[in-house]
Amino acid sequence: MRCERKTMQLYAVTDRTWLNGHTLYEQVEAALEGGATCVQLREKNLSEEEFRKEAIELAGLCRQYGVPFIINDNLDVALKSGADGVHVGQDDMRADEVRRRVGDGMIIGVTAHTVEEAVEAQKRGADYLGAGAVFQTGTKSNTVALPYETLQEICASVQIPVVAIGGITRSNLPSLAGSGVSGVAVVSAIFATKDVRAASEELLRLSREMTGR
Ligand code: TZP
Ligand code: MG
Repeated sequence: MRCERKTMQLYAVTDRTWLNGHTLYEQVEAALEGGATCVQLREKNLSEEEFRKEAIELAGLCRQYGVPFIINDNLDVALKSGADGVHVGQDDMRADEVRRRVGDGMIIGVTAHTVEEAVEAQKRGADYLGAGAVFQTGTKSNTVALPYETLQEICASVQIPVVAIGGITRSNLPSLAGSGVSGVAVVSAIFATKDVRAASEELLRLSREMTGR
């Protein structure tokens, strides 16, 4: 599956902190029904075995919706689960090493906090960039706030799509307009809500308005 600009419109990143009695599968399905255009399995507290099982199930689900399914960090699980791609941070494997292992068919996403990191990741074969944290977030510790101007510079410095992440809510999403991002990646504003489907619908609408697409 290819990564296009519209793939980044509403990128739902999982977190089982807020399952509210539902399974992750049900939560992701609700996000897909609401219009999520990409899904990432990002689970920091699962065993390798559980992570792989979850990945296989969600890969099948996302395929039914025709939505790319990305695995955070774990190349082995990405390759064995039938996922469409893998996302790596600056402390993980470099994009060109990932490319060597996964081949041309897989989407590779890289986190970038600076123009240098962005340009480097593109050069090494990244298909999209995640840039953030654009707002304060409690979901990930030790995030550094990325000023709007830096986000703009990052977007202007590369040809591949850039998705903003970190603390994005329906109230602050519109303020990303004009930055050049192709969309938003969201954890809590989707998965920490009671109605995951409605939250996704609303965020998709706002993200389209923000990018003018
Ligand atoms: N990377 C930078 S911020 C973040 C990640 C994974 C967490 C975003 O979560 P939320 O709940 O959308 O702020
Ligand atoms: Mg990582």
